Amino acid sequence: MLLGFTALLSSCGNQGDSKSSSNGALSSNAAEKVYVAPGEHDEFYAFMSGGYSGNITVYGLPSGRMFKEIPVFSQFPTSGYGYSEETKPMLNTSFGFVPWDDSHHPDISQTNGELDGRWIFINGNNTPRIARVSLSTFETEEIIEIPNSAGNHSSSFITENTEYVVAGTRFSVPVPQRDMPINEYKGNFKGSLSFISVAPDNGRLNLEFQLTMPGFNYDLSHPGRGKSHGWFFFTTYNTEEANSLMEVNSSQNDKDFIAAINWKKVEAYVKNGGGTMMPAEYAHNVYDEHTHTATSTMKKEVLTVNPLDVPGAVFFLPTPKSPHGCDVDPSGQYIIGNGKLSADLTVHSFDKMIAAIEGKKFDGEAYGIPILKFEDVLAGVVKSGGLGPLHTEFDGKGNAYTTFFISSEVVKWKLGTWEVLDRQPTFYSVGHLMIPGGNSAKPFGKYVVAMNKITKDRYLPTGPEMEHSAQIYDISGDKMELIYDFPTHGEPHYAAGIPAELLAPKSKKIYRLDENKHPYAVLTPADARVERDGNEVHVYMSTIRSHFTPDNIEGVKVGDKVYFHITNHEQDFDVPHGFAMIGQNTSELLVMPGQTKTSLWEPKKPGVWPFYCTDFCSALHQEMQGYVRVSPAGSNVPLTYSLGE
Ligand code: RUQ
Ligand code: CUA
Repeated sequence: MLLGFTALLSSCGNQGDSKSSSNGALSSNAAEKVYVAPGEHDEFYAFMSGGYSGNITVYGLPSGRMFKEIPVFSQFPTSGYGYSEETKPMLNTSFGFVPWDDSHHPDISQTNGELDGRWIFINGNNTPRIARVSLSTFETEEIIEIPNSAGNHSSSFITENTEYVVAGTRFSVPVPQRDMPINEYKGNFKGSLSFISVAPDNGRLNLEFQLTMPGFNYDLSHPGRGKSHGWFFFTTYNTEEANSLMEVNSSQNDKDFIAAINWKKVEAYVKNGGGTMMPAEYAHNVYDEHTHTATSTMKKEVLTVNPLDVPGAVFFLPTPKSPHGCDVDPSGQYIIGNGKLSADLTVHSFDKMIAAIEGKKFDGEAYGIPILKFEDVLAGVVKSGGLGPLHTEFDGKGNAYTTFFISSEVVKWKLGTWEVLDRQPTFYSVGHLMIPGGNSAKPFGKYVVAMNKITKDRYLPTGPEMEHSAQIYDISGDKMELIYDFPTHGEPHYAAGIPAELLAPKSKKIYRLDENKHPYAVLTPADARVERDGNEVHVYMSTIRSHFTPDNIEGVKVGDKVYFHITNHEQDFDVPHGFAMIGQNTSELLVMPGQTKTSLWEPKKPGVWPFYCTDFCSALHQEMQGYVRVSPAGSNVPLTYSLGE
């Protein structure tokens, strides 16, 4: 009976069988490998994209413990991100306030091809955006919208010195957008590949140029590195340029392409005045750590480049068959394209590609872009025997690991000989996988984390909706060993891992009060006050264990807009205070030591209304509360405020 039940729960192809055998193989030794004793720290951070949560979650490896959710594209009531007056501008776009997105591919900044731990970037898929998150504050510092783009999926990958973060369009669209019949897509829609520069000192983003490519779907991308530094590779599908019943119509061609872009050439062309400035509207939002405030600027134009105007910069490498992942090995020699509908993996050789380009060995062209001959650029084929290959990561020891969605497995194979060395089942339907640094010149090949799309029986059921599931394999030996699985929040697509020792020492503990430049900050409780400006009431409030200054306010009227500007005067690590007001149409705020945040309240009814601290900050946290007296509109109760009177 028990067997039957298990089979029922995991009735997903052959997954049921592999599951029982593998679970039986787990030894106490596996437990030791993931056990991080109380009070001890993990060896790696893992930053997982949240998918439809729009955010990033931070986990420890190997323990699988979740440390934090970093709000990026989604309002986050837990901290007040996107609800506080200071952070609302972060979610501004050319479509107005967009409080959500679908985040897929985090990538950590690099220097000389190695992780440097300054920032992590992530894409917003739905309303195309790229975000930069500080890895000292773990806060989103900047979001730039990408015009002329849609389904911003082949993003956000960075070049080996973080010169650019790259964003490619998954859906081609009319450029510029206009009213036209959908069935005139073919030949008329365009695919924009955007190159956004990253300022080396402060990380500021600037959309430098957009390559206006043929109207294919640009699915994933990776930078060249080492010898191929200066190039960027994008998988394409729908080279058929179909616009309906895509599952059939975009799977007609035996081969689609990997687009190879010599971005250094395009950069030089642009620096010499090349390209066409075109009108475009896109938001650029920047958070300032000293004013604790974001500003949003609407940009008005973008530099576009027609690939045909930069000879020698763009080529197509034929790749079977609707490829998804596009991965480059640590040496920069091999470019791997995983055809979703193919059983084999295609590996292209960078050297062969260069030789073919120099020998002008073309096999026709697409919209004027030269197509190289498949055989001329092919380094090898991995005959894996798996089904539905998606993504590949590298361990830095000459091995590659590829996920197979349909056959639910990770396959380890050897670069250069293309032989399959090992395969392990995943539970179930794996998408991306991640080795810390596995997308850099220097991977830390100790663990691989598989991120699965389906959970089913891995955990106690939680109704129809289950969190997704990730699995950790020890890859330090010849064979992969499954050592742990853990639930992940949202839908992690890609993830980025980094040794803890590269980040932990730089992690910020407090914001210094004496560096607080917020225009509404109160730097001492003596400056706390309440001011009226027409129907706006500004409360300059301070907090310290365990009171607000002031905590009694009178003279507020129905119809007022009350701004509580709350400065946390603590200068101690991990002592936030919260703020919440009854009936407020926004979330609570969590204010970190030394920080100022603003909460808007529009009182609707006369009465005496309490507010309180939402974070259990001290033994007298429950005493951390106050009252606002609200009088009817037009009343003449004078504005007063006090503490301890
Ligand atoms: S995806 S499971 Cu990166 Cu959005 Cu491949
Ligand atoms: Cu401050 Cu609770």
